[in-house]
Amino acid sequence: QFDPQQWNNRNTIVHLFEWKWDDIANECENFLAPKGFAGVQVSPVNENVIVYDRPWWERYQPLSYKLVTRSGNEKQFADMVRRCNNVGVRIYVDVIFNHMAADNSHAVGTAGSRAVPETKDFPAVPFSSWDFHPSCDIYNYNDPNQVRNCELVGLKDLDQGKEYVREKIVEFLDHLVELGVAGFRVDAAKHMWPADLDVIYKRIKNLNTQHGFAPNSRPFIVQEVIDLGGEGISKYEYSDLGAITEFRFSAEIGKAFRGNNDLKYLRNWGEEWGFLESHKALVFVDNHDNQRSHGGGGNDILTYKQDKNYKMATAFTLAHPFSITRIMSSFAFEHSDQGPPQDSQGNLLSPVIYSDNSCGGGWVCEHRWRQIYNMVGFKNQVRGTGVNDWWDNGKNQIAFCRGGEGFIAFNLENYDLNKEFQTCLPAGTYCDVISGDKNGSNCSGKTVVVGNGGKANIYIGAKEYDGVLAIHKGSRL
Ligand code: LM2
Ligand code: CA
Repeated sequence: QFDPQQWNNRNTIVHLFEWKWDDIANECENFLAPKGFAGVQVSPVNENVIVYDRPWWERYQPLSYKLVTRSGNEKQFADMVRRCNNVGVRIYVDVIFNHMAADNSHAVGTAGSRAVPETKDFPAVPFSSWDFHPSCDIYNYNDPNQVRNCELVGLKDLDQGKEYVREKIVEFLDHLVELGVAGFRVDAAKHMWPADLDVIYKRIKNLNTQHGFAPNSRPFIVQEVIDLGGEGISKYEYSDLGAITEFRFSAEIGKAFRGNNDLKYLRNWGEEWGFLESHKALVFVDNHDNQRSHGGGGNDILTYKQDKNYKMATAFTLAHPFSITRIMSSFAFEHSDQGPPQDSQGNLLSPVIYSDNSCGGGWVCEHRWRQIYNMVGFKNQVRGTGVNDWWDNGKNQIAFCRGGEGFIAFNLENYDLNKEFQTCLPAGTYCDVISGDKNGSNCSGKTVVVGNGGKANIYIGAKEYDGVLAIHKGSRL
């Protein structure tokens, strides 16, 4: 359950947070497949409670396993999965089965179901109080029993030790597998017992061969376990069951590219930093929680709001061979509870897509920023190679090669980088994919001339719009 089941020349997952299914289907065909994205993490697909003012987080309060949300209904979801798989883009679903909705005496859901969370009555599943742990609060994260058996912010806590509860969860996951998904992001995994998760994961069906998966393929599982150290529960309790969201990566990359830890230290980036092994870690610069100060990482986290530093951190993440990578694609927000772009009826709005690839209508679409999608292409190009010819200036300028396939340099100093480098590339003229796009034999950005022996002069001004330069075999003019 560690294999993300991606097409073998593709690598990166994008989280299209709060997007509608129809829009994701179009995005797979029009943008993600052509740019070489490997998959999409989608927002929760099952029915959630409708919360007044429609914050984004209502989707983390399930009312049933009916596939109807503001993103669309089951038919739209199934159509999206089919269309995305057809063009080689996998779908990973954010699944919530630690809990149901929180206290409320007359909850109404996005599929029209009714429930009384107060008395733990969810007739649309159905679940009743018998299926839940007794109510108690989580206040001591050093007490594993409390973290797993009490209620996370008051959300009614399912008992995954019960056979009936396991059956309902597996039924839900199997349904998604039948529809062609490639795997799951398991919400709040830390709040469930590893032994229960083990049983549940093993029972899930093999992936659907009619969607292009090889016979006997297992669903990819990435478990949301926030472990920045110093708590009673460790990520290592879960890392034999499936991949883990490596929050430490998010915190450390943010610290480095905010200028709070010299870039030269990134030389041994990877497990030596306390991260999980490469194939067990899913990494990201920010996620939907920590970009708005929910979840782990605090002030170290970089988001689209610090755009220059954010693009540099993302470029490093995608240039480095470590781990399974995920890009965040956000909607713009001022307040941490603010919901996605929606009309006065609460219907989600589609992103507006401009001819320069960028988005509007309240959507940020980091994945459509040239500096980011071109690095997805870079990562695909250099797959299978390691890091070599590392260089740093002893502080905040670094550069390295990826075998003979790609070269990248970063300048986070307040003075220019201007130096001859070994790029490890064959002689020729290359398009810098950060400052421009390659179009046939034209480059809309900087060009780099690599001489015999791989040497080239690289210039990144301190005041330039971006602090990175990247060239690879596929960007040769
Ligand atoms: C997660 N990972 O373990 C999600 O990534 C995270 O986004 C979810 O919290 C959380 N677990 C539960 O699935 C979000 C949000 C919370 C929000 C919950 C439930 O970060 O703020 O809590 O979803 O919607 C909200 C209120 C909170 C209230 C609670 C229950 O913010 O104040 O607590 O609802 O009514 C009384
Ligand atoms: Ca629990």
